[in-house]
Amino acid sequence: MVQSSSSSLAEQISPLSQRVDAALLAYTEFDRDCPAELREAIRHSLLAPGKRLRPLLVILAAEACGGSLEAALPAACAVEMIHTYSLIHDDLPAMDDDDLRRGRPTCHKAFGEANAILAGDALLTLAFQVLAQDIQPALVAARCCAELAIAAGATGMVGGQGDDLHAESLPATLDTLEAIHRRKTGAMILVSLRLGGLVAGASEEQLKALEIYGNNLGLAFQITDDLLDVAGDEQIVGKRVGKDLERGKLTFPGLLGAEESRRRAEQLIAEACNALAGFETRASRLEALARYVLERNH
Ligand code: GRG
Repeated sequence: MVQSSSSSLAEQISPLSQRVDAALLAYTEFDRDCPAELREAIRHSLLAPGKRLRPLLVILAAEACGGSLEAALPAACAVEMIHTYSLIHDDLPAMDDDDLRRGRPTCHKAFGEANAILAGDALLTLAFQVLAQDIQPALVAARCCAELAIAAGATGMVGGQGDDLHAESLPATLDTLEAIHRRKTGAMILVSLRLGGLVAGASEEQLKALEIYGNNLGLAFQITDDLLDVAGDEQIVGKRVGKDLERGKLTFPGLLGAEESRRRAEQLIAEACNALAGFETRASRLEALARYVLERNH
């Protein structure tokens, strides 16, 4: 759940996060054909205390476009399922090899590598089942499936992860870094907003405004993630910090310095908020969420 120095945002957001958590729990009831250990591995990671940023973006984008929470919930759950699968696989020994995630042992540490791989696989497929079954009308469901598949796939999140794993063979420039994160982190943030707009019947103009907001927010989110890896508190962040420097990774503070990175993140958030002007007060929680991304400590 999002926590913020602005308690009013936390108070406004907390009921939404709780609705998402309840829906995620319901979606992972499964019948007896799902092995008990697999179900526990899925729930261990999915129901762990993440910030639920992507589901909140779905819900608040729908709100900005005049849509309801109920209509947005399936898409909110689907993006969280894809995000959680990516975290489980990212933590595996073959990738980042991490022990701690969301303040808990990583999935493979708690359930073994094979179960962690399967838990990720199951979440990836469940996301599309949820969209196909629970979004109405079917045409919107199909569009959501296609957009989420593109954002999460080989030219989106998976592609960005692939380049990030081999970044040492790419030029160490800001363009390289932004291109990696536009796909690895940004694509899922952007599609969360688009799905929220689509389920609310947004106009092309509204989708364009959400896209500008999302592109700026996505990059700012990655910069703050890099800054937390440099200066965050492991207990609060809920994962190991200092990894990027240790592994010689290409990062924003590494290329620009911490102060310039922070300045850039502030500028991006200001641009994100400017893009919301046409929504007037219906986007006020979306605006507050952008400011939270700048202030976050985990
Ligand atoms: C393995 C296919 C595959 C992709 C992995 C998301 C990702 C791609 C890797 C995670 C590693 C990482 C630190 C990425 C940078 C930013 C990021 C996505 C952080 C995690 O997201 P948060 O902070 O996490 O929203 P919570 O736990 O709050 O949901």
